[in-house]
Amino acid sequence: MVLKERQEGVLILSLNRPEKLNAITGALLDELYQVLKEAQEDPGVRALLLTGAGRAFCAGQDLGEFGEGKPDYEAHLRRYNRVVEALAGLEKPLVVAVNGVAAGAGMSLALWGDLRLAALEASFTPAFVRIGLVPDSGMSFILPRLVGFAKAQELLLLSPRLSAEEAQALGLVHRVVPGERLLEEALALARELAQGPTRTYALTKKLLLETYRLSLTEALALEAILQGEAGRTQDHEEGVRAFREKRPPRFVGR
Ligand code: LHQ
Repeated sequence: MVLKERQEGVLILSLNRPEKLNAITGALLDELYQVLKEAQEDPGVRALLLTGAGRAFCAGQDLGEFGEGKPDYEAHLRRYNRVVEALAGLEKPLVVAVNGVAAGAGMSLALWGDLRLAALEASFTPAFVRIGLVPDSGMSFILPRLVGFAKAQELLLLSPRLSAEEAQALGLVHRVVPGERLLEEALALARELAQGPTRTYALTKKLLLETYRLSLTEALALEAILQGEAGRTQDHEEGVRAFREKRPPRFVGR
């Protein structure tokens, strides 16, 4: 259900239930969680790329999974939440290549990417409210941070289907490229990141994630702590040395 391919320091993950628009099941979530955990622990993986197989990125929760009756979504969401925590806490850059529609929790997965590319034919829809559900998989947290509170209100209450270009105008995606070039561009970006100071990226991600929770004084203190850590990396030393020697740096991710 999750295809894995390694290209140098980049781990490419493809959600792979194309006949169901890569809709998410509990089994897919558990597999994704394991893969993310392994990637986190593998020093050879310096960047990740997440995309979808077939014409969709991900249609969100598989609406066929629970059948009739009243499902226990609270319990099911625990399986989602550990995946979201793994994505948000991933100490490596995550490039997301949105190849087609991203709906509901599928849109949430896309938004957890650090750099988000979309094919021209991709689209985004929160979808939750259309089936009488509240936003989940971290959507209520990440969406207002990306687009602002007012736009998040509109998107979550009305659930329009946004084109890739509309999503880019809102800041949901960083770049829009023709579909046939999407993977190539996303991979080039992931490769570039994989050769960067990946420990520093992890610390930068942590600072950004913490920022809305902290007072200015606390944010400054955290910056100082993490700068202390970054300052002790081999990559910082190499970066400064390369600058002085007027040559490109060779970063190793520690
Ligand atoms: C699907 C799905 C799908 C199954 C299309 N499931 N089959 C978390 C935890 C707990 C509870 C529940 O929720 C959550 C989080 C969530 O993600 S809630 C939101 C769940 N997702 C949706 O509500 C999206 C439903 N799908 C759609 O709105 C459309 O299908 C989208 C906008 C994704 C794509 O539209 P189209 O490109 O026009 O394709 P389509 O609608 O024709 O779909 C193609 C096929 O895929 C179709 O099956 P069929 O047998 O008729 O060809 C759909 O039924 C199936 N499919 N989404 N989530």
